[in-house]
Amino acid sequence: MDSETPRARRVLLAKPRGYCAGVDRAVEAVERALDQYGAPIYVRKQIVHNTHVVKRLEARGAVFVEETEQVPEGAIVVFSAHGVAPSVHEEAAGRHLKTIDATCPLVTKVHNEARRFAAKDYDILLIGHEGHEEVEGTAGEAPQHIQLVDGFDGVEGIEVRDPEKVVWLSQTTLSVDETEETVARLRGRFPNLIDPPSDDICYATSNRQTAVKEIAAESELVIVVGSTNSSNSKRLVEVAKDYGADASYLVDDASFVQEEWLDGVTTVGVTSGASVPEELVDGVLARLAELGFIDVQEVESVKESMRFALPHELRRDLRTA
Ligand code: 2E7
Ligand code: F3S
Repeated sequence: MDSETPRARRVLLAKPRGYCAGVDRAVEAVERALDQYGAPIYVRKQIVHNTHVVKRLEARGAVFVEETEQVPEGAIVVFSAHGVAPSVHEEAAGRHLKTIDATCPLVTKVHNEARRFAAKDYDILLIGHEGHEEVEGTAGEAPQHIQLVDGFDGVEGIEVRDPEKVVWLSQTTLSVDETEETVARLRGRFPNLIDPPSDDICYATSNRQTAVKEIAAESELVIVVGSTNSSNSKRLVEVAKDYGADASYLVDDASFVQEEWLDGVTTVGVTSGASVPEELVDGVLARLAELGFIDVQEVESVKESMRFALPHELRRDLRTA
């Protein structure tokens, strides 16, 4: 191609993107509960952090509440994929609620690690974002033993009882690179810091970051589909910018895409967070096609095949129905 010929406009579509196994399971749990028991089905917090998923389930009869005290005595409540503290299970039992726990099994694994290290009287440094539901649930497993480390800045202020008995754990949806850096700084302060028995940042988070790195290097703009409260989606925007995109934006759906973002752009990267239905990505691709980005090339970085069984409470009731 000579230097006069304009380069064709194209879209690089990251793979994997969108729903992870934990989201698939949690959304299906609410749908199956609606089929099995009928509306209303109460859901504590957003089942996953996506406005469209929540609206769609509301239209089918799900009622989203912030706390179990808003659920009528004896009703059915689903706990969100992000997990809950043991105190929430206790409150639900106190109100005689029938609970369906849609906590992602990979979050349950972190809860189990927290309980195990707390039982051995370790100080646990939980790397995560303050106020995020997942962190609140995990910290609630052992509040006396867990301190939150929210990014690099949190490291200096940490004090532990015995520097020989310290372990770090993390939220599942963090930036892989930033977490490595936070751990390195923690280790600078506590050289005998123990690593988690297995990665707490989950396969879906790390695969989506690997995939966006690959397309960001070749894209001037990366559009990430996801809601503003979705931690893993927000991390994809940061990673895209760190790995070569001049700009990256988070959009809930196609209506948020602004034409001026595409001025002078020949390659647009597109990806989506773990809580995002594929139709929303399809909508963004249709909008980009209207703007002249017709050529879509999917770039697969990692193969995914993870599946989780439905929550056991549902499987039991579906069997006996
Ligand atoms: C549960 C967990 O719902 P999300 O957007 O949640 P984040 O944690 O990224 O805000 O994504 C799916 C999901 C991720 N992690 C659900 Cl623990
Ligand atoms: Fe679970 Fe990771 Fe998805 S923790 S809900 S598999 S983003």
